[in-house]
Amino acid sequence: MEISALTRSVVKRNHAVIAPDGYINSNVPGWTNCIVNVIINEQMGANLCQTLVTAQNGCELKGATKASQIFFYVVEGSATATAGGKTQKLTKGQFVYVPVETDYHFTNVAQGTQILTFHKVYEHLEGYDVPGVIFDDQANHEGPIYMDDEALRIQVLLPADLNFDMAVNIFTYQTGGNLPMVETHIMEHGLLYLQGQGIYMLDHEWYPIKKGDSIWMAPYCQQWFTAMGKEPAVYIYYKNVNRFPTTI
Ligand code: UGY
Ligand code: MN
Repeated sequence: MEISALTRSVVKRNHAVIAPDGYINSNVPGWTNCIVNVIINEQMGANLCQTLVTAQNGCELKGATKASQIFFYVVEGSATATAGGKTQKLTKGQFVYVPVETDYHFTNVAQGTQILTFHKVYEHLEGYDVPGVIFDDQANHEGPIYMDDEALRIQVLLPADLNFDMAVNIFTYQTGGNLPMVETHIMEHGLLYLQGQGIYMLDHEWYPIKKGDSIWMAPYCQQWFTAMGKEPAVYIYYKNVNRFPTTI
């Protein structure tokens, strides 16, 4: 029996687990004929925004970045994306990085297509150029093993240069794989589960997590994960990187 007063979602001071059962739609100007779920944003205390767009018939996403860059990733389905004068069809696992002050337009978005977005205010670093538009495919990024553990693979989707102040990676855990230690770090994460399930520990609380769930981890939210079940657990995540860590 389903009980509507229960959910796995939680929103705490320095982390949140958002399961799809609690989604309420938002209208985003320029994003039409779609359901937009704003999963993480600054009103939670976060320094990033994460949304999930589900296309209906005739969906278009049209806009221009200003102070924030946007990373668009196709979770499911297909679309045609134009940004920075380039146009490309994007299908599952492909993405476009739209830097600051750039127009973008998604058309031919197949009904049911899901697009994940990560937004971050860009912090320019003196002596380094603002990045350009990048169209790419996760399949072009080999997943080297992580921390000498054959069960763990990380695909790094954006260049590691200092021009970039955000990273987006895909972390794959074979069954039985787990983070080799509890991470305690200044970097913040926004994350969407793409496949499988497992248990996440966030600040010493334990959460069952599965495909479709999202997590926000604030700076210094302690984190550990172990995969469970019979298929690899896979998540895509955002991380702020490459900038001076303090204003003091
Ligand atoms: O890159 C990371 O900090 C990553 N290992 N964290 C995580 O998966 N929770
Ligand atoms: Mn981490």
